[in-house]
Amino acid sequence: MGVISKFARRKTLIRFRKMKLNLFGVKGNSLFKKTLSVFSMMLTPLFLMAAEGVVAPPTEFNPMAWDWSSILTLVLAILIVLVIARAFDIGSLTEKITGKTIVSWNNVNAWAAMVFLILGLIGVWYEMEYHGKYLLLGDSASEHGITLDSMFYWTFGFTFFVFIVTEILLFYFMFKYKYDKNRKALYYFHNNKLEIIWTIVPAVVLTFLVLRGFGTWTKITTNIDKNSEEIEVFAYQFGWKARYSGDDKQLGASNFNFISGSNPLGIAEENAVNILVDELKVEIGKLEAQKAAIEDSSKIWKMQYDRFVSTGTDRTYPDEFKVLKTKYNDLLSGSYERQLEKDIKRKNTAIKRIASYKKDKETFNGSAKDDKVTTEIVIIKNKPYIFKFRARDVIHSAYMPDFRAQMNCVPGMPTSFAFTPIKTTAEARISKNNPEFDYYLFCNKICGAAHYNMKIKVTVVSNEDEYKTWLATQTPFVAPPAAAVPAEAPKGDSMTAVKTGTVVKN
Ligand SMILES: [Cu+2]
Repeated sequence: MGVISKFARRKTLIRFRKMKLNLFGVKGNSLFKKTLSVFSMMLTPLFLMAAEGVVAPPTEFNPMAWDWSSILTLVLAILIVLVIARAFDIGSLTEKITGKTIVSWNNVNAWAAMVFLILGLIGVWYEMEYHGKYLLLGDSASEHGITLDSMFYWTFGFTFFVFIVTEILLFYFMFKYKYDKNRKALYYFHNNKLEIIWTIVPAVVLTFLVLRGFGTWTKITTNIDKNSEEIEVFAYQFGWKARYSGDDKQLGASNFNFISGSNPLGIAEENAVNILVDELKVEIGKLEAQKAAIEDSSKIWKMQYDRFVSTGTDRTYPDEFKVLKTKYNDLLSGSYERQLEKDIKRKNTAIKRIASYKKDKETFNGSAKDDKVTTEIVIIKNKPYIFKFRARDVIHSAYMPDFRAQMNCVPGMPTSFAFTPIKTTAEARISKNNPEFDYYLFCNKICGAAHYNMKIKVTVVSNEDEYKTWLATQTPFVAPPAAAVPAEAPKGDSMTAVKTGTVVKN
């Protein structure tokens, strides 16, 4: 007996000695390496940011300029974490050796669960109290939106209730049924009643939610008032245009082949289409002149090329020289001429295609003449509308949060959304206590660089007169003369940047 206890004490001593030597779990050099690797891991995001130009890269090695207080705080924090980890290790080793319990982890975990539950519930209350208003969109400005909102609240109410109850049970049970060596766990294999309850209850709730959603969606998409006024909403990179039908209450036909600088929506209006054809002819004329002058161009470019080389300007202006060289080489290889021919052919095809469309009396029935293309949307309260969406280039999505409406706008696939506004802009300004407030239609599909700025104002007026006053200020769609086509587009609006005729594709 005495020999064994002596042996055990010896073993204990050796263990403690080992531990002392190995206080940080790493020895000498490797401690340094570990600290360094932790550091470099923490600094990686900084380096990445520096690489992307978010943070200016350090210009020179200057430790004096470093934020030493932050660095030291960081080092201290790492050391404290290491020391705490080692302290726990020592504690558990001591427990193993002495057989005495120093820390009752079961109790710690049980109380930690309660603390977590209480802090979590306080957090939920805090979020609802202070950020809850951002969760909601405010009063709906459309008729169907009221039903949608009620659906949202029902779903939110159910899930919120279930969330709170399950969280409380989860953490409270962790606390209540913590390990107790005097208590044996109950072996509970199966209970039909429980199974039935937790299957039926969610099934009933989900059926209620889904059926209501299905019914509401059907009502929104099929119950469309026959007297609804149609407004075309046209999406392009990066903006929106609206089209009103004018006195004939009929939107004219449109076709992407008719799109030009002066007719961005490609409306089938004879005047505009004739202008496009004229513009195409002028362009063809220019291209043909270029083709005829190939021999002269060749001489001129050769002369310029030689002058560059002889005066040494090719080295002082390498970029300009490169452009000239490419141009000249293209001319020599014949690809310059082939490109001209291709462009001429494409434009001729466009003219032919337009001519064949022009024969269609259905398309050119004159209803486009009084159409008005506008840069904002004005609608009347309590009047049913159908927004007809078209897209020119890529998929966009018309999103009107205040009206609880969203619809994809797909090139070549017209879509629509019917709704009735029930709150004027003026009323919304009062209820939101914000005199600057306006409704907007946003793009909700990431469609390119200026997507974030793609929106159009929607104004809801209270009566027909206000609407008519506004509409009277909008000019009817009559294509302006070709000279009025802007050569350079304003930034962020590529619609007007399209050179006449170039959009017409084969
Ligand atoms: Cu878009």
